[in-house]
Amino acid sequence: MMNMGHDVKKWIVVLGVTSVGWLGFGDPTNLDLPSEAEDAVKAKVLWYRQPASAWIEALPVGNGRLGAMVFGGTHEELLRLNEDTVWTGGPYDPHGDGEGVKALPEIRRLVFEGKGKEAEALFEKTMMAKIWDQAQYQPLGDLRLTFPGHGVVTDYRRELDLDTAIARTAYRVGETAFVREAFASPVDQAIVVRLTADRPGTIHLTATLDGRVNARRRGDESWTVRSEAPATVLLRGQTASFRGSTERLRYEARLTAAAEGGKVEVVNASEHDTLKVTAADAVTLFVAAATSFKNYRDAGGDPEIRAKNDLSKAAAKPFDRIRADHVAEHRRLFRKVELDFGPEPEPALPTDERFEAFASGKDPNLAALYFHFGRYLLIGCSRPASQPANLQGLWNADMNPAWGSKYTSNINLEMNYWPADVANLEECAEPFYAMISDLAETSRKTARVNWGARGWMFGHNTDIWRATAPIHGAYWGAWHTGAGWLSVQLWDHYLFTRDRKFLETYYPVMKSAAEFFLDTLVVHPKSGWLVTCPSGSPENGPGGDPMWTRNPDGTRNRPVGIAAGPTMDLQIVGELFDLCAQASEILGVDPDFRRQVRQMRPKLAPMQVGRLGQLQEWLEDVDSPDDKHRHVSHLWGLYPGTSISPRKTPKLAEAAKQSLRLRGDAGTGWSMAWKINFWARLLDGDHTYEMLKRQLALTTALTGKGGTYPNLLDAHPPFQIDGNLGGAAGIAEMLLQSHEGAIDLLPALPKALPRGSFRGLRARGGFEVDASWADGILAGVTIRSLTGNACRVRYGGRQVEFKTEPGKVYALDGRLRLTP
Ligand code: FUC
Repeated sequence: MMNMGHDVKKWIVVLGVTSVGWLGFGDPTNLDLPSEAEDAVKAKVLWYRQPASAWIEALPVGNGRLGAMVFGGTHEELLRLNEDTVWTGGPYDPHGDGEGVKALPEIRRLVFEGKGKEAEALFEKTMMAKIWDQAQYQPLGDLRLTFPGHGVVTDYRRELDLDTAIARTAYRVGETAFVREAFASPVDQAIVVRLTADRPGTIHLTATLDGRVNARRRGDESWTVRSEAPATVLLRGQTASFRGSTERLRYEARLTAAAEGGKVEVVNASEHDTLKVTAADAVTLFVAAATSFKNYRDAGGDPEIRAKNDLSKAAAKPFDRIRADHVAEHRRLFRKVELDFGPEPEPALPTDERFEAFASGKDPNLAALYFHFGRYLLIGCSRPASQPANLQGLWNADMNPAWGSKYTSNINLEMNYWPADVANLEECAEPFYAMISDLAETSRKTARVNWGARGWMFGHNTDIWRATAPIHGAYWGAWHTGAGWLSVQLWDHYLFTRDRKFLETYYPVMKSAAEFFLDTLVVHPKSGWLVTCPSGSPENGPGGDPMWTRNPDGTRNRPVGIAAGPTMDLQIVGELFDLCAQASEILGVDPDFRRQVRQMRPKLAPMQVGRLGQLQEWLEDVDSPDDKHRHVSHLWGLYPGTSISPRKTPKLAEAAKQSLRLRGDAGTGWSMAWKINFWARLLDGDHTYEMLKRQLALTTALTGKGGTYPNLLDAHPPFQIDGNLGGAAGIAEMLLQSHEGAIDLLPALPKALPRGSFRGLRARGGFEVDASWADGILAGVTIRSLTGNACRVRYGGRQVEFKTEPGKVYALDGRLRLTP
């Protein structure tokens, strides 16, 4: 644990400091660092008056692959390190003995006869993965810096500038001002820590690298730390084995220091070499890391080659260039979008003290900061060639992370990528699309052995090894329309970009997802509708028994989850069939396949309104009014799907609203983020904002029940990044929608946000949109046409349509009149 070595009372609050720059404080360095505190970026800084006392206060930096949580301590600084391929185990085939397909007719019969428990038992006997779990994501280790004599400091401030992607810690010890900057460079593939002081020869520190061991599970992971000339410390290890595989992943992290003035030396300890820097004017520390992961089939790489190469290249480059290249590359993505909710200066309060003002309506720009932070996180944890954002994005300090910090795909993985198009970060979704291609390969076996079907399918979980056989139990694992959902998100990317090449590349994936359902949908014996079976409505149970109950002897009763034709499935499969028909038409291929999906589409079970006025979650009207479950899967058709809408299907939209009322507004991270999007799609701005307020309520314990931690990360006890990213998408959804053949401006603008502007949000059809509003009314809009499609714009009952040319910009006033 971290020993701050200071008396909290000694922290001196700097009066006159604005929420951003160093005004009234004075830049305590003599460094010629570029000034980043330009007006345009002022709102995009998280800052604090004290070091992080826990992970939920530390600040994330990441380059997609390498990440760190920076604590900003003085006597001791801690960076908890991650590399996104550090997972347990190695490549493996998760499938069991292949008996599933033989049992399928019997499982279906049991489901249709209402014998859920028996059906689940047979499913679990025949269809599950050979191990009912998957590999888990692991921390890389810790970088710990110790600064003798820095126990008592003044003028302390730490911040994360979202516009530079640099975490900065500054304070004085006596008369000397110290500044520390940390960032993860996407250009130079290293975590860089720069230490400066305003007096020469005053920097003294030791730097250590540590691996981690699993105290709880006593895994068989192992690591060593030793040194190599010149001045390099290296951490070398192997993650724990995962029972399903015979291989284990190897990793290596390397640390070196370059000092200006003073001395850097290696201190040899019996088992743990460290770096020692004495009397330097300035120091740059570099950490590079790699693992033996090559791809999901091959963990035979050499971590040493990559780590060594990255480290020597970074360390040979002048610091100013490393920093400038890092900032430029980050800004290339980050600056594509602007958003603010009014020009008022933010309160001169540190970030962790702004929540109260936001709750009372005084600081609406905290919501803008939350939006920018969502974009910052996606840029930091998902870049071309990295792994996709897992449950914690990239940042995990726990050897036993919640849900393995894997990829849960009955909401979480998909939600991570909801902002990618609308918030103009399409590059960041590349790893997600690459993963979908992998899954479309690995899950063919699952489709074959459990369902005897063509194509690919996907349930509720995967890991870095792209395992797809059902895990955890039938209650979770029977749901299997994930490939349909992922295909809808692929198609949606095409709708945003109209990128024909992308469609050509991914059409086979979409088609193969549809083929699976062509082969596996069955006629429901009572209704005659086509349904999925066996399936489930993610992590919820029909029969008004959604909650887990305890027996008198203390054992837990699991509700039955297995079902035929849950509403979510039919919405997903319906949209999958529709998009396949359209895509095959656009590409001019597969007329027979197109005819087939079009014929099957109307035979799918329809959405139904139940006795409570709710949209039914299941085929039968069994939704309980007491069901407060966080998953609201049956509203998938409202968001991210498009089959429910107040304009096109008002009755279903009303029923969806009733379902939301029955569920209530409470929830943990991602559930509230989903509800922000639902209410925005229902065009109810005030309720959308109500949900946003709930999500942006301060939570200070890792076990909190939803809300936001002081470092703005989302509280889903403990932490999941989906809420941050889904929340950012929801904020965009209040301001711009484009899923109904038009650009809808300010469709769910709440009264609480009467003024504001945005720049660079993307709309389907290939447009980039800027808009501003005042007194709750649109002031003007600018639309850049990316592909030359005709453009339809709607606002306040008006609608205009005009032709566009690629690359041209069109300006409209608040009454939607084209202006020259
Ligand atoms: C689903 C959710 C949980 C959690 C987990 C990772 O199982 O029901 O709340 O988010 O994924």
